[in-house]
Order: sequence, then C-alpha cells, then structure tokens
Amino acid sequence: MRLYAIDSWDNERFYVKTKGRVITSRQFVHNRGVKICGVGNWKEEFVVLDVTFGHTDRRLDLWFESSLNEHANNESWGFSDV
Ligand SMILES: [Ca+2]
Ligand SMILES: [Ca+2]
Repeated sequence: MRLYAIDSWDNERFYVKTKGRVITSRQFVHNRGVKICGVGNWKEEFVVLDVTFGHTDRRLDLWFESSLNEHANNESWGFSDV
C-alpha cells in the first residue's frame, strides 16, 4: 500500500493491524518529504508499505490506525493501492 503522512506528524506512528496484532508500523515526522497539501509549512511524506504475512481464515480484516493526537486539519494520513 501507499501511505501518505500529511502535515504535522511529530514522531507519531501509523499501524496496520489484523486481529489486534501489528503487522507493520512506521514513524513519521513533519520535516521529511515535500510540501504538497494541507496547512502551513508542514511537509508530506509517502512511503510504500510492502508486507507479507500468512493467514488461514476466509476473511481478512485489516485495521489502519495511528497515534496522531491532534485534529485532522493539523495532522492526518491517507492511503491507496492496498
Ligand atoms: Ca503540508
Ligand atoms: Ca501530534
């Protein structure tokens, strides 16, 4: 998946989980990347998260979470290509 970290991330983490288990995470800061969108002078960073893991259930639930602690107009994330 492509993950986009937008605006004022300050060492917070993004998590991909299944069944309560973290299968990958990534930490971001606002001064890496390039200024593309959002507010102020905060930069955006995007990364490709390429994760392989086994599962046997017919259904797979993926949870995308972060430890962001401010409003979405200050720090947020998006994704594509899951
Ligand atoms: Ca920005
Ligand atoms: Ca924050």
